[in-house]
This record gives sequence, C-alpha cells and structure tokens, in this order.
Amino acid sequence: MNADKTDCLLVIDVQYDFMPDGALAVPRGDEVVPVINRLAPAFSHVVLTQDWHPAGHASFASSHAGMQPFGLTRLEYGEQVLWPDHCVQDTQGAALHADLYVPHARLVLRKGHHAGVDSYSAFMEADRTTRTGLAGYLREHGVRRVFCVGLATDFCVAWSALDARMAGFDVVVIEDACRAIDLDGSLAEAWRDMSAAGVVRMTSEQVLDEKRAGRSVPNHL
Ligand code: VGL
Ligand code: ZN
Repeated sequence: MNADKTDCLLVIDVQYDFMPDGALAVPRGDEVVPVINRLAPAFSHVVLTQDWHPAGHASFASSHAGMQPFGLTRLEYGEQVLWPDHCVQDTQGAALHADLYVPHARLVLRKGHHAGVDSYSAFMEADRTTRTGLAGYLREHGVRRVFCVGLATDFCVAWSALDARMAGFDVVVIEDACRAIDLDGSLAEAWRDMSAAGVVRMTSEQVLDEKRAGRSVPNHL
C-alpha cells in the first residue's frame, strides 16, 4: 500500500501580503517558498489555500472606528484580532507567491470570504460553525494524514492543524516550512496547543527522508 495516497500536503496562505514587505508581513515569510518547492514533489496530493477577504472585512482594523491593527475586538462570534487590510480578493497582495512551484496542486481553497467572519483555519471559520468543506473533500479522496506548511505558524497553520485533528486526521506540521507572526506569545501558545492535540512536529528533511524511504511517517502518539 502506497502511504503517499493517504497523505495530503496542505500549503497555507503563501501570498504576497504575508511576505516581508506585504501588508501583513510575516518575518522571513518568503523563506518558506523554496522549502515548500522541495517538499511538494514528494506528495501526489497537494492542496493550496488563499486568504481571500472582501474589502471592508470584519477582521480589518480599518473596518472598526478608532481601532488599530493588532488590537483585539469582540465580534458576534467572540474575540477577534484586528489586522491591517490584507489579502483583499483579486488584489496583487492576495496572489500566491509567483515562485511557489506546485504545478500538480489539485485544489486552491479560498477562505475568509464571508464579510463578517474570519477564517484562519482551512477547515472551519471563526464562528466555529461554518465549514469550508475541506474535511469532506479530503475524506472523499481517502486522505488520512495532513502535512501543514505555510503562513503563519501561529494563526492559519495552527488553526488548520488543530481543526484537521478535530476532524479526525493525523497531522504533521513541518516546522521549517512555516514562519510565524508571533503576537504576544502566540507562537509558543500555538505549539503548546498543537502538541496537546497530538500534532506531530517534523522538519522538511525528516519528511523527505521518510518519503524517500517509502516508509510512513510516525503518527501521533
Ligand atoms: C492570517 C491573520 C489574518 C494567516 C490570515 O494566514 O495566518 N493571519 N489572516
Ligand atoms: Zn486574513
């Protein structure tokens, strides 16, 4: 049985607005691109996501009078970090990085398109009710294990990894293929939550070694 058939590489939000000179810059965010380009050929199944907000989105500080980026507010569904305007639909900042080379990616999933609801997670929106459909898609294709990479480790990657666990998948986060925003300790908290949920942390070299050996990567304990 080829273990690769039940694996999916989930490439999260490798978009210009999350690059070092982007609107919501992730420090060294551009460094994930060559790492992901090395990883992707080892996976037959690759899914990409795009943060994809309408102008005036509820997660933008500019949509709330008197609020500044990186502040907190309360929306109908709970606390929301307010961000600079970013990844507005069909803008250059929302485009995938042109150097990302994954020609065999099967699906590009756009998230965060509901004006009043954020979606860090590729699986479930921030209201914790609305599903994106990704879990059903992956299940229909026989995927059992999801490898998460991209931006940002402590927001979209972590929320996607946690929701993938919740949906019953084995989950690996490939740490050197991610970069973090790290807002008030959010990175340490994200790793704590992911470890507690049974998310496995690996390096890209470990994953590529396992793939080359044709062995399956150890699952969560
Ligand atoms: C993200 C904040 C707001 C991310 C997206 O991709 O991690 N973070 N929108
Ligand atoms: Zn966003």
